[in-house]
Amino acid sequence: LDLRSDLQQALDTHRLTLHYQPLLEGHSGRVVGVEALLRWMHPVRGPIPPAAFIGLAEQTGQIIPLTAWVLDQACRDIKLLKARNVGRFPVMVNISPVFFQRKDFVRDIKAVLEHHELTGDCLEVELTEGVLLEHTASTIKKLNELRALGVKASIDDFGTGYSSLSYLKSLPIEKVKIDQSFIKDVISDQHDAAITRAIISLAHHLDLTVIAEGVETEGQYWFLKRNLCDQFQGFLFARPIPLGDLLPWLQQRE
Ligand code: G
Ligand code: G
Ligand code: MN
Ligand code: NA
Repeated sequence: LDLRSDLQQALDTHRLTLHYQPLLEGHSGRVVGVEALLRWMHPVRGPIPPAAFIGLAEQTGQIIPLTAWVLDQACRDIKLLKARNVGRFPVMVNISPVFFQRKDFVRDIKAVLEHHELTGDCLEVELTEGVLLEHTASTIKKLNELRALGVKASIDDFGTGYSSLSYLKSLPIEKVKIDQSFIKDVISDQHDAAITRAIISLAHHLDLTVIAEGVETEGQYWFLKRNLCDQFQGFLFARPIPLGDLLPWLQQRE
């Protein structure tokens, strides 16, 4: 099976779609963003999860047109939500280190926003710790340029990378997303609870917004709320859903 040529075909023939998972603010229950998540429906193999093809796409370079497609589709979709008057939040796109490290990264972001006549606050980028550990002048420059465009950056899967935290204070980022693996047993595991509290506290001392991912139960939610986590994402509130389902979901909450 040649996943590489299948992926190319999927890109060419629109077999890729985006699902969206809402993020909610603690106290108000207000929707503060939606994360765009890639879905690939293979004609023979059925749905293929991103974890099974992102790595390959990074190796083959297909991650470049793939991410360009995601950014373009995300902008189209947020524009549609705005037109229906339910899009008062940004769409958050996962950005592979391979895409981020190109010199044209900021230019691409700027171009897609301009193409869709959107302002920078309509889009946010999720980066992994790996990107930020490349603590180079060019990383800082790109993040500053993004910020100048109004595009916020978050660190995804926070806590799973290296333990060096110094980059948190020196890089222009606005949010951290606590990795799901800490939330899973946060009620029953003393260590996960301690790590989660520590991340929230650290982030707040650095004026960063903290998001918990993978919130599945009321118990997890109340633990996080009690410990002053700012925003929540997980099956308890909403699964990743196609735009066609997101629209009525949002309208129902108005
Ligand atoms: O949606 P799901 O839980 O299957 O996602 C699994 C992983 O794939 C997550 O780590 C997520 O960040 C990643 N992923 C989903 N969509 C995209 C995308 O558009 N670009 C990149 N680079 N990663 C994505
Ligand atoms: O690495 P990243 O944070 O981008 O991955 C997001 C992935 O997490 C998505 O694929 C999404 O389907 C998954 N996800 C979102 N909410 C939950 C949840 O509450 N429980 C579990 N198990 N997975 C979730
Ligand atoms: Mn993510
Ligand atoms: Na994550």
